[in-house]
Amino acid sequence: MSKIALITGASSGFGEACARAFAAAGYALILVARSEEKLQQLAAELRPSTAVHVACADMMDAVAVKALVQNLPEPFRAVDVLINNAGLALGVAPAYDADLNDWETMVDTNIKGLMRITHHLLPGMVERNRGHIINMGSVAGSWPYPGGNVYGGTKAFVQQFSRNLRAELLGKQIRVTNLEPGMAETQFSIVRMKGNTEKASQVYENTQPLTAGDIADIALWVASLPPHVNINTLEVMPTCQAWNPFAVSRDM
Ligand code: 8X3
Repeated sequence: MSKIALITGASSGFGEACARAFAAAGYALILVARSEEKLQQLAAELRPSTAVHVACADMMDAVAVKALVQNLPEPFRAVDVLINNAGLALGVAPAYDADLNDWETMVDTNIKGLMRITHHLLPGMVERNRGHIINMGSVAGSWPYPGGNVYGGTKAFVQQFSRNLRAELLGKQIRVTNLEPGMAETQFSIVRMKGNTEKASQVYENTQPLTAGDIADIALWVASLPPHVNINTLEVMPTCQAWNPFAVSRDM
């Protein structure tokens, strides 16, 4: 019997790459995203080698998220690995110039969507005493930067939520990992820059960013470790990225 992985945000980027990597490793998949067309295309591509269930839902929609879990077909109900990947950044404006709707969308997706699907799936994992939750955090959850305001705040939630889950699941055979990528080239910056591809591509100019495949390989590695090994937090940056010194204003 194949293990089952449920991947949110599975239609592109890290999610799509995780779908390919976990399918190649023999997992049956539940693919979750808004776009039915993209999910069906990906499912058709992966189905010859593994079982795939497609579940369309907007992670901001509490009713849809609950329904997708309740309506999982019997062979897909016992989820082994939950990859909480759906999330986004919107805008790089400082807090005093930012669009409040962008903040709401990030909170509703990155925090509430992740929180809700975890809430719906966790009792089953506890009952089976088996499971692994891999949360897609970010370096922005640990390290502040201008323009990071609410995006970084949502990822700090994901980091601490992951740790608290670990604390509460102690004694159960359920693992929790917060995977924290740095600069990675996916649709991430195009979404963040609201479709401005020129601004988005400037983010990666003259760099070698992480790829979605890099992150998927790491997620699969984390999940493939022996059951007694839990990676709590894994921060990963491309080699061309690091931290800055503290910023100091000299003209106040
Ligand atoms: C994405 C990484 O550095 O753009 O979460 O915040 S960063």
